[in-house]
Amino acid sequence: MKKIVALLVGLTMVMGLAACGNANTQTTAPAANEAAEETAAPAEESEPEEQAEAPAAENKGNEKLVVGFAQIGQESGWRDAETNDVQWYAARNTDTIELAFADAQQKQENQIKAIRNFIEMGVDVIVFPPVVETGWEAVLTECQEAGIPVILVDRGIDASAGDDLYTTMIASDHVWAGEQAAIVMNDLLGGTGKVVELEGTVGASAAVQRKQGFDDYIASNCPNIEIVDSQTGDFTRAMGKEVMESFLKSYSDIDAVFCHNDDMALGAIEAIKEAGLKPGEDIKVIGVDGVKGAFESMLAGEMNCTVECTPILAQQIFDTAAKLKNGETVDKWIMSADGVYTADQITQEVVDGCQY
Ligand code: GYE
Repeated sequence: MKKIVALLVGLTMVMGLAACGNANTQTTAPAANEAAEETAAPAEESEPEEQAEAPAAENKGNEKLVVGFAQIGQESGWRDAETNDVQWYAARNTDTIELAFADAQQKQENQIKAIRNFIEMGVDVIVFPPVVETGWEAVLTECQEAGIPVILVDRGIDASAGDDLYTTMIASDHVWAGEQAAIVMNDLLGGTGKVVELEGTVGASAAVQRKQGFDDYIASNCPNIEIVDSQTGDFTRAMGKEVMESFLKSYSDIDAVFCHNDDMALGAIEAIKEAGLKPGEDIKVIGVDGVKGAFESMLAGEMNCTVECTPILAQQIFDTAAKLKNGETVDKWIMSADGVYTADQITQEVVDGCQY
């Protein structure tokens, strides 16, 4: 099981370089965050797939920065962009970095197995996006006991577990994203309408917090907007489509859909079209992430808005990991600066500038 295989990456990883938003300076992001799927079916009961540049079981005396990354899987275009960026960066810095990469195929137990392997290998730093918020106490305690710092990326863990269980988190502010989506929703609907919500993976911080930001804003500020239903679409395009189909069967008067990621929004758009309605007009569509497919869809007038959540985190991840290896302290939350993009801002040039 402990396959430590050759280094992974190909030149195709260049794709993951620049955020759509970041690449387009002419796009005025109305609200920059101050502080700053194609579904690949996961295999059943599978072991995490591991790839690494062969760090020895004992990493003592290795001058390179050895990082173990336990990726969630391949549920969305966003996830692929993050993976590509991390692998691309490591491949270009092989003189200083060794990356051990595992794909947990959407399963928490696989992420935990991969983390335990990294502990056994004696990596310098462990990095992972927790697929769900809860259930990490045991393995994070093992990391602590082994003296290995942990960087959470793009999702967090349940605060009640105590934030001393990890060293730092590099991630967007998902509550903020939900609020931004609600602000745009209110504008699009002129303050009145019926909304359905497609949630991300049950128990994932990115889903829990986007929902919290969106629902709380609507409840406090939009008395005539009703969220008539809210179901998980597991962050995948296929489930986004399926759940939207069932919403369309249950409710004849949906004015808008808020999707916790763009992949689900693209699936919902397919369902809306198949129901003979016009996405972007008859039913407004808002997503989160800022993947190229969302920008194309906005240009085609089928999607109204995406709230950016950058997956381009590799440089921050490896810089932070290097600091931790040197014993430096870093902020507890290294927050990404994201923007909000509405359809009226999108031109062909903007779409062409998207790299993921
Ligand atoms: O929005 C979604 C992905 O955790 C921020 O996970 C990430 C989310 C992202 O599958 O598309």
